[in-house]
Amino acid sequence: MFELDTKKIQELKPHILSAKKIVLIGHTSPDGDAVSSVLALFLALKKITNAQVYPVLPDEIPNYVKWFDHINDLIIDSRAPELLDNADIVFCLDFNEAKRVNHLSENLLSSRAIKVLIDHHPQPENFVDYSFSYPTASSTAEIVYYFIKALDKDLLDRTIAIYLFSGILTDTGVFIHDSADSQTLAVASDLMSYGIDKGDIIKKLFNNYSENRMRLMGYLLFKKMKIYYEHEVAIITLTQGIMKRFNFKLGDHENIANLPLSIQGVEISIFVMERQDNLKVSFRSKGKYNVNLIARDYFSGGGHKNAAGGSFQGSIRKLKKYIENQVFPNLKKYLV
Ligand SMILES: [Mn+2]
Repeated sequence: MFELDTKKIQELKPHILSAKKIVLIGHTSPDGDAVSSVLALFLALKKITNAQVYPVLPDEIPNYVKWFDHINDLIIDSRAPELLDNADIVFCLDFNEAKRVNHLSENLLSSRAIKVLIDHHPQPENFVDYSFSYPTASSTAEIVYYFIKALDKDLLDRTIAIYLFSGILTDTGVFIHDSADSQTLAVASDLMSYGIDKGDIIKKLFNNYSENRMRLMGYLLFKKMKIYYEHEVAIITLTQGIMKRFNFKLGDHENIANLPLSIQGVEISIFVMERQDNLKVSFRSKGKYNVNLIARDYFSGGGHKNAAGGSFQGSIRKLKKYIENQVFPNLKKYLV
């Protein structure tokens, strides 16, 4: 549960109303929450200001949100640095440190704009003027919902509701994760009152796999999942070779990290993906262990208590040795 600081919003509101250029930016490799939050706030701000409002993302959006009506309004190209440089206000959505916008981080930090953070990742870096950081919120979309309502109670409409609902669904695994509390469900309930079609949204977000993606999942579960029952850990590894074989597309790995958590006796799922220059390591927890801290301590990453990520330099074999020799002996330290 969290309560939005509405006094701070009233302080910020005159700046929003008088701004000429407003940039909204989400994190690199944007997920459903980042895309939804950027687009929802984009539509809301356009209703109350005459400012130019620019929804920006550092790189390509995943397939499962490509059905959003305003997806072509997103700016994902070389215009972004200049927009950041010249903005009066920049909203930072769904990330907690400047480096999460990748190649745009220097422009973000050096911009003369008033910077506003709206986010739910723990331990935010202090690089903004106004911070709406609520780590207990299920999603940034849930905070944006309150933010929009506080700006003006009549701003929310059906399209904004569809985006916010999508952000909440994707960040909570359709309300499964612990972060989806009674407040989240109350927000979802209010969003439904705007006439959105819940079944249609779920179908478009989740039941849209390509055949290749489905077969890739089956292959990884059958051939590439190692379970260490003595440590309650499962590790799935995805190499470039396998990606090629299954004609891997951006976003195809989404949700695979969660799958081993359905196994009795598995408390932590580790999903490893081979990239050009390193290994991407994703963590999921059922709640018994804090994987945010494991990602921070061993993989120079972070995230949430039950979902986090980081990276590793070296081969998959080296990574497994590292986990077995360094992480497993210390696992008890991360019991919640
Ligand atoms: Mn999020």
